[in-house]
Amino acid sequence: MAERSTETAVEPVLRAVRSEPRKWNELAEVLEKHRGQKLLVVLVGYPDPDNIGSGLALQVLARQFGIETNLLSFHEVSHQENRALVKQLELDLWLYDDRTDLSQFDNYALVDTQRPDGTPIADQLAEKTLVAVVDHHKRLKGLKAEFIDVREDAGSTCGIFGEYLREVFPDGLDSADPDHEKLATALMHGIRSDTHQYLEACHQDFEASAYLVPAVDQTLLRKISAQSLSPAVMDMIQAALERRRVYDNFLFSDVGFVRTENRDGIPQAADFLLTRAGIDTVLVFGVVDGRTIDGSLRTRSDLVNPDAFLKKAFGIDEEKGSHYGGGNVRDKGAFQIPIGFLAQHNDREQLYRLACEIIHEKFLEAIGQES
Ligand SMILES: [Mn+2]
Repeated sequence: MAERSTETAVEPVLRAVRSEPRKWNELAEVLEKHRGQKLLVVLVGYPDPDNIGSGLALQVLARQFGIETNLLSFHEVSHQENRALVKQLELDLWLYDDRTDLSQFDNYALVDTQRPDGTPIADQLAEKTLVAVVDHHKRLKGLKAEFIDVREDAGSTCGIFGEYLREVFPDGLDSADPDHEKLATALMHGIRSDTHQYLEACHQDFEASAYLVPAVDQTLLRKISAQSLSPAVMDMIQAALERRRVYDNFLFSDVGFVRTENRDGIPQAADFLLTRAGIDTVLVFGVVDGRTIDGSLRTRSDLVNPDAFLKKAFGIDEEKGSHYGGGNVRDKGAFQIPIGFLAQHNDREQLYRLACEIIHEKFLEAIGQES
């Protein structure tokens, strides 16, 4: 009789856990190659705790190699919690405008995303070296960078950075060093926020948290995560509640016209509606600054893959050659559709109704219902 393997089911998992720190060595080699150069860290989309924390971590890690970094964002920080994060930690986010000169950078990196799509600097970046991509969304085909670490099963990108930091500072971050304390607090907030307070966390999120916790400013963390809702966001949630339409366990709603600074009320409204019993998938959208239709999908269904759902529902933006929407495979996704030429229309209400009808129709198609 052939000898039976004594390997238990958990051993391959443990092996995987143990081998992952090698990724840091790979990143360190790449950073070493760029020693003394400048690096642009591009925060695509709206700044959120996971991309801000990750950018900050990359900044600290790059500094070990004499690499100076700038964190570039394209939107004013919108969500009240994120505003508190930036303000309380005195974070230095560089906000893009037409005069932003990027010629001093030969290199750039992406965190919590894999492509600079939709940013006004996509053309300029094409001439620069993509040094690193660290992300936990679905891995894009044809992704090319000097260093790539995309873990689709990770709950947060901050958790992945926690793992790198553990390699660089094996004795822990130094709570007496204000930069370390800032970083630990930002990463902890990023992990908590991207994993629904650990409900969706995986081993590296927990391991990173355990590693970070001694250096976290708990009072500050509590302050950052306990920001009250702004009146505008509360109104958006109310609008979403009033306009909701329920199809079996799907809920569809919209929040009307929204100003850019309140845009983060859209995912917050979706999060709130998902708490309704009997619902497992929610889609909420609004028209932001009269220029784009922005929406958020939230799900706890085992059957809905947000990334596939949004790509199928809204298809491809021919101009940019990428999908209008996307997300992770588990619980969330987002889309943005430019209104373009139609935005010049004088009758805002009519324009809104039109947008609403189109999104509604696409949604019904995607869930297999006829309008
Ligand atoms: Mn994330």
